[in-house]
Amino acid sequence: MKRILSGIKPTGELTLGNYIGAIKRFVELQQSMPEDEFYLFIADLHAITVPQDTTELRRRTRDIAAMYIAAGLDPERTVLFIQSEVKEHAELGYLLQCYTHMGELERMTQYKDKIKKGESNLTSALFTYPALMAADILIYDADYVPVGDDQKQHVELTRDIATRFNNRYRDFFRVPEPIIPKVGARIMDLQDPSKKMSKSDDNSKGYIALLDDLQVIKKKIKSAVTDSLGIVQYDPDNQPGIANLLSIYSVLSEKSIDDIVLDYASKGYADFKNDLAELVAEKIGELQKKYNEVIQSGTLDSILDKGKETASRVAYRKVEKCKQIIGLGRKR
Ligand code: ATP
Ligand code: LTN
Repeated sequence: MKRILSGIKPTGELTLGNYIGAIKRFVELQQSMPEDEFYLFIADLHAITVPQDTTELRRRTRDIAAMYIAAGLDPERTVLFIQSEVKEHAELGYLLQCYTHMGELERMTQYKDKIKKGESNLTSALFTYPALMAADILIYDADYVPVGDDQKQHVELTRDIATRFNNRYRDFFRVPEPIIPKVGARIMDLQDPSKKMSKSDDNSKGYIALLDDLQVIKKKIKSAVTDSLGIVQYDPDNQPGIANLLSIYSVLSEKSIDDIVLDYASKGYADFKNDLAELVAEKIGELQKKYNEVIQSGTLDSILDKGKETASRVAYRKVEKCKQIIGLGRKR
């Protein structure tokens, strides 16, 4: 039996990028692996590496859990929990910092990008965050970690940290593998297709939030930046906007990009965008309906309580053993 684990930060409104790159993917994996175990958590400790509004943080934490269930996650087969409710994450996060090199953290793109943007008052937790992410994964002996393209580097660092620890002491941490989707691993900003669609973006036209009004969603798709070539084809270098829309179309319609390109061979961008706008609104509309049902059902808290209990049990054992191996405390 394999264990599949992923996490998502409650930092902003969930976007179509999160849905395609992470949520939908996770649900599909669960459906295609009926024998395996799934762990999913809301990474609120990661969220506070940058300032968060207290009320919003709490609301989003619940929203994300509800959205996963709305997207088809089976709560019976998932240990669904909130990261900060399982104390061992922070504990192992600290321990693993002691096996992570400064140079490794300095090479992380997410951190480098923030430095490049010249942001001031960055927190030290933002810098050490990949060690906490390694703890999130290693604490449960996860085999696979489905994530979007931007997180691949962090999973690779996790592998290095685990291997370093195992070589120093003994074979203790399972070395995980990332699972990156072939299409949709990186949905781009609708207004600037050179950067990824991000929920913490200032320009809301660039992203589609899963709880956006459906008319607003259609408008955002129709006003997505494209190019002047006028041919619907997949050429990310020269037509990044269209390539991005094709990826979205492909994932949501479950058709191949080649088939979609054929369908639009003699049509222009307007037809393509109109159809895509309808498709996105239809899919997100279904999701919103289910999301409201989950919120109204009042079952979320009991699911999260159960998740917390199971995760805590597993995590406690792993971290106690880890401390013993290192030589911390009095127990052998
Ligand atoms: P931010 O945009 O604030 O940096 P984020 O959305 O990247 O945050 P998370 O919410 O933790 O960060 O991401 C959850 C998952 O969604 C990750 O697996 C991430 O790779 C994936 N993801 C995020 N944005 C995209 C995107 N534009 N395309 C595909 N996958 C994405
Ligand atoms: N760092 C990730 C969220 C995250 C995660 C994890 C994903 C935190 N811990 C463990 C997979 C496994 C992000 O920013 N998207």
